[in-house]
Amino acid sequence: MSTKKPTVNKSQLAGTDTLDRGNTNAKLESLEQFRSDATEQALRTNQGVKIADNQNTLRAGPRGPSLLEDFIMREKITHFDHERIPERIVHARGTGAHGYFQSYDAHSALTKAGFLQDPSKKTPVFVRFSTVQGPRGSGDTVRDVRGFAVKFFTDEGNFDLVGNNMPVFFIQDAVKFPDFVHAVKPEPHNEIPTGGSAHDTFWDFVSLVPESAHMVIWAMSDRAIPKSLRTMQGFGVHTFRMINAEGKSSFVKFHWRPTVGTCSLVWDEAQKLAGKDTDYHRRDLWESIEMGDYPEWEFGVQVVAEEDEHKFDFDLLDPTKIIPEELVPITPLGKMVLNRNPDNFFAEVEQVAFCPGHIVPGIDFSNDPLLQGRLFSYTDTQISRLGGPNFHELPINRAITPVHNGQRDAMHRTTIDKGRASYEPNSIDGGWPKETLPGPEDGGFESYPERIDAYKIRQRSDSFADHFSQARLFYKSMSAHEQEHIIAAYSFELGKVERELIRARQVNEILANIDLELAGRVAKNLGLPAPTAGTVDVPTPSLEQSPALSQANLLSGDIKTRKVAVLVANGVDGAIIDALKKALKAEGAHAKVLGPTSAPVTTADGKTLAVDASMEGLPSIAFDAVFVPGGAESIKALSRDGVALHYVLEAYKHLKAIGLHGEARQLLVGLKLEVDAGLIEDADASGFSRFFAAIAQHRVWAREPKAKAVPA
Ligand code: HDE
Repeated sequence: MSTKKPTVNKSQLAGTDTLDRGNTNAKLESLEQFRSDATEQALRTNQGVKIADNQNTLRAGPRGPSLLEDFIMREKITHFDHERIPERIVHARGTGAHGYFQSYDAHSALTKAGFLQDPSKKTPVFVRFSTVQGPRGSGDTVRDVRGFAVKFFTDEGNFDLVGNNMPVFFIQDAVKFPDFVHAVKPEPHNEIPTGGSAHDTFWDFVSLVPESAHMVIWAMSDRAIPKSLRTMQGFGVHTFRMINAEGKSSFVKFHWRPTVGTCSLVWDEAQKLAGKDTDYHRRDLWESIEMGDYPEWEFGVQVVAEEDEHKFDFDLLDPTKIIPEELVPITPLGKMVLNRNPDNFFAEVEQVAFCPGHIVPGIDFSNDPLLQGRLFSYTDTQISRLGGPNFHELPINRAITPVHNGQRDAMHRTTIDKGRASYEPNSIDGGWPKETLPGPEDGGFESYPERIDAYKIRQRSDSFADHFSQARLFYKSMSAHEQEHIIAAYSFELGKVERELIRARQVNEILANIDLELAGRVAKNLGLPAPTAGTVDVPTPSLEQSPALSQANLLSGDIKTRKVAVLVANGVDGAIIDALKKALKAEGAHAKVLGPTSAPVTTADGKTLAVDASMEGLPSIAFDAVFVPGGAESIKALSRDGVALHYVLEAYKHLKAIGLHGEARQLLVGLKLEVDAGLIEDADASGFSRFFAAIAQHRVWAREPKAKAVPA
């Protein structure tokens, strides 16, 4: 009788990697080995038994039936069969990273929260970014709201700030959330569309629910197609409270501002990326952290004194309203830096469980009816998603403080509680664990003792009734190109709506109340008559414009972490590439050299130049700018290469900076392109500054009307 020998041997147990990793560089390999916790470990069953053969099921003879007694095979397959857990109902597609939060100062006048007191202290955080509509495998760059959820592991317990990249929300009352989500999710009969809102049920709902108008215009703006997760603002959305040690409460709105600036993709680019690189945002986050370009945000609050609660022309409790920064500026509190990628996506990003109800002393809720509903929903959803009420014991969710209470048992309990008293008060275990008093010394949580004297009713406050003035404020605050993008987005999305009655309702009953010119332009694109008046009286807001809302005012002014594609072929001028790389590095930016294939090219002076990828492998949509170095032979080859020509045209169409050097300017003739503020034809070593200045502008907006005619 012959049995096939197992293929694993002793030398492999010592950590030798037998996988063919192709071109993977040495740095990555060493990283993988560093991260593995199985190095020099034998393969074992879950019961700890060493496995001698992981290739063959136990059978009756080499050609015979498999035997039920093969506990090794059964254990492995059973576990595999149950590997998937339910994805999140919303925000299913996401990615995350670890980092820290550091306070700038002691903010004791505002709050007693410990993590905001000591500037020398680093509080660990875990952040999960997400889209809302699409399932787990959906595209990163679809038009959607982005989740921005931060778990602070503070010395006083976990604080979860579960926000979005837009400062308002679609609805005012939590009871409408299932309706809204059912409307935006793929339609029930055919599960289309994945990852977007351009369909009948979404527009049906929002056109019937005017309180959504403000959030929908944000979702139709460039904010819904962020350039990267690192270039998004984050917002806590609801009004919260901060309480200081004297018990004084202030209302606050939470803000995250990225230090690299806030900017977006253009629509054509976002759509192409969704196909060419579904993982574009998660890859960018991952690679930035691996490269040491640690994403950073400033954390700040808008503070409103308790006595000023009613001084605005909107209600602080209404989550469809912002407090314009021109009325209440942001007070910076500290910074957050993301500097470590997860080791295991499932264990960390998938199993992390956020809840707006996770707060610490010094922070409290407001009566925003959306927030109040969320306080219930998140824990409830984790019970089915993570299989029971013990999800706080999963490593990624565990508080860094000790946790002792009388809660016991239930599915997946991992703590081995000792002692006999799982109740309080007790005398058997000496009375432990005991309550702590509120106050700085003991630190027990105390809710803000807000006085409530009211009827128990189902009624929305009159102060929540204006749905349009802030949507108008948003539109009026946009730059000209941002307004054009909003018109284009409404036209695109409503163009996908099959029922004319829904299109017309959105135009006449929503857009006409926001802005007649906006409504008219969208109506024209849909072939509908332009409305001549709105349907409601919209109050005049105290502010006509809020410049802080326009991304045109939110750039960083530098080119840190920006990526430049360098297009090369045989005969390229190698010296200018070295000079460019050096200059980019000095500015904290990066270059990748792309050839016709992934094979190295030969420079004009006969040297071998390694390329990072082929032009097809890393298309222009993956970069912020394109540089074409001179070299007669190289330019001759590139001008005959459709992929290279398309590369430059596409970058032009997406309004990116293009630097041409030496003979590369000849490309302009064939491509019929004209020099502009971002298309620089003498980008030699002395002219990099103009090229870099164009990159810092993020896009050449003045080119946009012209670029529309470019067939890329
Ligand atoms: Fe959520 N939301 N939400 N949401 N939400 C969830 O919780 C819910 C709302 C937000 O990366 C769910 O663990 C209700 C506003 C983020 O894990 C669920 C209401 C804001 C994430 C849930 C809202 C958010 C979620 C699904 C209306 C911005 C992803 C899975 C009252 C301030 C967190 C889960 C992560 C996830 C309920 C409205 C942000 C079902 C009932 C407003 C970033 O519990």
